[in-house]
Amino acid sequence: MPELLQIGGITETMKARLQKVFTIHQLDDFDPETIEYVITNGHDGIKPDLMAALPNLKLISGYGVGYDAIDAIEAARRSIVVTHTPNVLNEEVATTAVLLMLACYREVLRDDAYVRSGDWAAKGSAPLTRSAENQTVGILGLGRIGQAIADKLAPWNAKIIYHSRTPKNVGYPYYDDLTEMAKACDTLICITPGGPATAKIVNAKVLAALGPNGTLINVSRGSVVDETALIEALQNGTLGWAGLDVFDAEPAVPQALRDLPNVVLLPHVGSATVETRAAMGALTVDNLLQHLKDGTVVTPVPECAHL
Ligand code: NAP
Ligand code: 8YV
Repeated sequence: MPELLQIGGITETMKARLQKVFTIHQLDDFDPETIEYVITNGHDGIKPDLMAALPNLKLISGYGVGYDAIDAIEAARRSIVVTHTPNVLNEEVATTAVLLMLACYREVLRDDAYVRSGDWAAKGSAPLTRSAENQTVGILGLGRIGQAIADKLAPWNAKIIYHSRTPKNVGYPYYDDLTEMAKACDTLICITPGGPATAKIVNAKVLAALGPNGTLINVSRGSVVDETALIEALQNGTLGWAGLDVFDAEPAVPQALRDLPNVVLLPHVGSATVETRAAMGALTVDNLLQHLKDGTVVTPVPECAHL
C-alpha cells in the first residue's frame, strides 16, 4: 500500500477511510524515501525541511482552507500537488465572525458574569450595551468566507464595505486603502489568508483609524494583526473592542490580552463543529483517494491547479 505521513490530528472517520488504502505513518515513525502522500492541517502545515526531505512526495492534502503553513510555490516547483478544503466551511466560519461581533457589541461575557456573580440581584440591572444594528462593517478579504459574512450580516442591516488587492464584482463600496476603510467603518472583520503578503497589515495606524468606538474581529490568521499594537490600543482605549479566534503564537495567548475586559477570545474554532469538520474531513480524504485512483484531485490550491 502507498505510504501516507500524518501530521496533526484527524478524525476516526477519516482514519477509517484512509487505512483501507494507505499505510499511515506518524511523525516519529517513517522512512522519508517511501512517503508519497502527506495529510496535514492549516495550523501544522509541513515544515520546509521536512518537505525537502521527502524525495518521492506527490501530494499534500490539507484539512482546512488556509495553507499559509505549506510552501505551495515550492511544492508546485517540485510537481507536488497541494490541496485544501474551500467552500465547505464558509458558513461556519462566517457564523463565528458574526458571533464574535455580536458578543462584543452586546457584552455577552460581561453580562454572563453579571448573572453568575450575583451582581444582578445585588446591584440591579446591568449597564446598557451597544446595538449591533445598522453598523458599517469593513471586510478585509472579500473572498468565499468574506462574502458569507456579508450575507450573514444582512439581518442586522449592516452596510458592507471591503478591502482586498483587487476589486470584486459586487455591489459594495471598494477601498483600495485599508486605513481609509478602517476610518469609514464601525467594525473591521479580517478574513484574508495569512502569510507574508498579509503579515501585520492591520497595524497601529489601521487600529487608530478604527478608533475608540471601533470593533476588530479577526477570524483569519493571527499574523494578519500586529498583536502588540492591538493590545496597546485596547489598553489605551484608542480601540474599543476586539473579538479574536486566531492569535500570533497560538495556542499561546499573551496574558495582557487575556486580562482585558473589552475582548472576546476563542481558541481557533472558526470551523470547529462536528458537521463542518466532517465535511472538511471528507474532502481532505477525497483529494487523497482521487489522486490515488487517477492522479487528479478535487480541490487543488491555485498555485498547483495546473499540475
Ligand atoms: P479566499 O476565497 O481566497 O479569499 C481571500 C480574500 O482575501 C480574497 O478576497 C483576496 O482578494 C483577499 N486577499 C488575499 N491577499 C490579500 C492581501 N494581501 N491584502 C488584502 N486582501 C487580500 O479565501 P477564504 O476561503 O475566504 O479563506 C480566507 C482565509 O480565512 C483562509 O486563508 C484562512 O487563513 C482563514 N480561515 C480561518 C478559519 C478559522 O478557523 N478561523 C477557518 C477557515 C479559514 P485579492 O486576491 O483580490 O486580494
Ligand atoms: C482549521 C482553518 O482550524 O481552514 C482553515 O484555514 O483555520 C480552520 O478551519 C485549521 O485548518 C486546522 O485544521
